[in-house]
Amino acid sequence: MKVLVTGIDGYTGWPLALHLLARGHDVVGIDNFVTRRRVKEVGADSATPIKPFPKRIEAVRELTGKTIGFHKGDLGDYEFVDRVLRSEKPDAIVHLAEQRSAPYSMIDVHHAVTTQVENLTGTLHILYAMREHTPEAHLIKMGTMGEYGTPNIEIPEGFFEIEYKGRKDLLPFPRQGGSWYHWSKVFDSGDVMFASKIWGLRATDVMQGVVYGTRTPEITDNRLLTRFDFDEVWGTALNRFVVQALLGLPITPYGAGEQRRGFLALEDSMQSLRIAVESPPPAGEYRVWNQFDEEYSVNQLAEITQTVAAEKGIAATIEHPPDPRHEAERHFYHPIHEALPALGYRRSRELPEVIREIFADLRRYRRRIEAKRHTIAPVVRWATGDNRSAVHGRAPTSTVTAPVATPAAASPTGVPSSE
Ligand code: USQ
Repeated sequence: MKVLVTGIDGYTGWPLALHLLARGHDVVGIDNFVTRRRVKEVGADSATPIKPFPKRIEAVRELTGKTIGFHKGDLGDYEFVDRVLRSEKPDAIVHLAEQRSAPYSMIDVHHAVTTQVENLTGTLHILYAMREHTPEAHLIKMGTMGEYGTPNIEIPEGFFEIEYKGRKDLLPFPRQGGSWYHWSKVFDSGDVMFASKIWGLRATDVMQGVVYGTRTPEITDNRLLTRFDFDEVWGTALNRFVVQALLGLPITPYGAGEQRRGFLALEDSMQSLRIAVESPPPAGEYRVWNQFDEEYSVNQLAEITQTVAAEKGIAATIEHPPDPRHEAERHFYHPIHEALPALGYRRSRELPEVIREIFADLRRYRRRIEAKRHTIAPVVRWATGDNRSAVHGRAPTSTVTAPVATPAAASPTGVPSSE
């Protein structure tokens, strides 16, 4: 199949491209490199030294003999999206190109608006261009388990049967996002569902849990490394915990630490997305999959990280800073995840094994991580309307007052020389 991956330069986009290529698919990517710029905006950097994009695809060509097609551009520019879909005519589109950080969306009004405008606009542009040029294609849209929040009942895969005042219906399960970012995904879900209904598009809306890990089996060379963020804005819980242990900083489950989430390893995220690509739904079907491996509380993850650290001779400590977010710190959590296992999904490795691998990989980049240790402590607070000075105060350059602008201009096929 020919698969278009939007956000191909990102943490999951890049390993997905490698995974799909290895499985014999043709891969074309889109990116505007905004994540690279926004990580710098908050003074942070990837722990792994990732190559400029042209070097990445050059390395793939050299190592595998395969070519990745690429269009540099912005999904906010409809002419660009229209041109790419018209010329490429993909069989499947995996849409990962969205602002993906909850804390980033909570910095201030500009970051909230940027997150929601960009995420919703990009998705709508893809939906319209699909209708125009590839109505038979399958859209795999990256959503998040965080769309559901933490209700006191089981979470189904997207829809549930409800009886109310004597009548029954199958309805979308209520959504309760926990940040402006999570709400952007909720609104996207509604748009994808509606487009499937009115235009007969086929779509899989993936409610993905928190992803962890440094590598996948296809990352066989340093030039193929994917990014790995660990600062408070772009880093996610378990990845941050390993970095904290490595640097001798306390591991930080926020608040009571009994917040539970679904987690999955990077390689299993790839496995799941590939299964979605290879098993499209019929035309007009909008389906929702809960995509995670297992639920853990952040306290459990902190303890498992501490145990693995001890094996490596590191005496990691655990501390509970006040939770900077507005979230339940103790709650019931039981999401269903049956669709993927029914299609053959199996967990690749046990959690401690993956944590050992993260430690081993990160040890090589200790100096890079040390240089950014000041970006680890949480300063973005959900209750504060303007966190700009706190987060930008630690950026290396002068204070940034608004999100780094996304260039609207797109070069249709050009691979940039400097990204
Ligand atoms: N947390 C800690 N300590 C930390 C960092 C996080 O206790 O140092 C807690 C948070 O308070 C939260 C949980 O860990 O309860 C998860 O936070 P996170 O930063 O790992 O993940 P989150 O902000 O929810 O977002 C991440 C990705 C996002 C994806 C989402 C899946 O950035 O793109 O959609 O995970 S989910 O969490 O299922 O919504």
